[in-house]
Amino acid sequence: MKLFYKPGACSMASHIVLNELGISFNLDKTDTETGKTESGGNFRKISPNGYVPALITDNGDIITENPAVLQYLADQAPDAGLAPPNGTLARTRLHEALNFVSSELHTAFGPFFSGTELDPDAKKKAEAGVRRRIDHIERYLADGRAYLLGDSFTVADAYAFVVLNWTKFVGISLGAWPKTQGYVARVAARPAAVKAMVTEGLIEQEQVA
Ligand SMILES: N[C@@H](CCC(=O)N[C@@H](CS)C(=O)NCC(=O)O)C(=O)O
Repeated sequence: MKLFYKPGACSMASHIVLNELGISFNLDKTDTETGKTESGGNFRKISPNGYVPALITDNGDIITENPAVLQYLADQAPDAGLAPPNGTLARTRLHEALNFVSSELHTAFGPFFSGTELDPDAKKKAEAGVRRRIDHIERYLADGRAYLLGDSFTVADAYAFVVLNWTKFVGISLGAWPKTQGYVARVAARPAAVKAMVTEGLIEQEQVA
């Protein structure tokens, strides 16, 4: 399998999941602006929308869109438990969480990464949008559960973690959401997340305690 990624972007969720599963994969760093990949490929031929993640499976199929890529990966090793079995209410809860992260939390960060400097009003509005979605993550965790769906880590946690980690880059402190802050630290400490962050250059190996 090959994952097309951009350091620290949402594609890091799939990178974390590949590490969690311990299956063999290659990475191809992608410049979404030029459409070139590190290995010299034309990314727009692989994924005409031009954004990461994109996954080429061992059969040569191309999968895009975070919720689809993440669930495809989880389903390659069902015993790892990164997605509940299809047809169960628990799987519907996973869809619910993945769709929330994708269409609400992730999308709320869009204005910060639009490439245009936000004026104070636009920044305030964008921050309020992010804060409202983090409130919902805090509600998920209100009963003391370790992860979004309960006490087991799932692909939704990989995705939520990557997106919540962007608060650092946009100047929003997670201090106002203690459960979310603890959750982000918990996922960040997982060896699979540490390995992905080191590989993508987000943290130095020496920073790993
Ligand atoms: N709907 C897409 C969104 C993916 C997305 O927003 N990717 C960003 C990185 S987090 C990207 O590649 N942006 C560059 C671009 O849009 O050109 C998905 O869920 O996979």
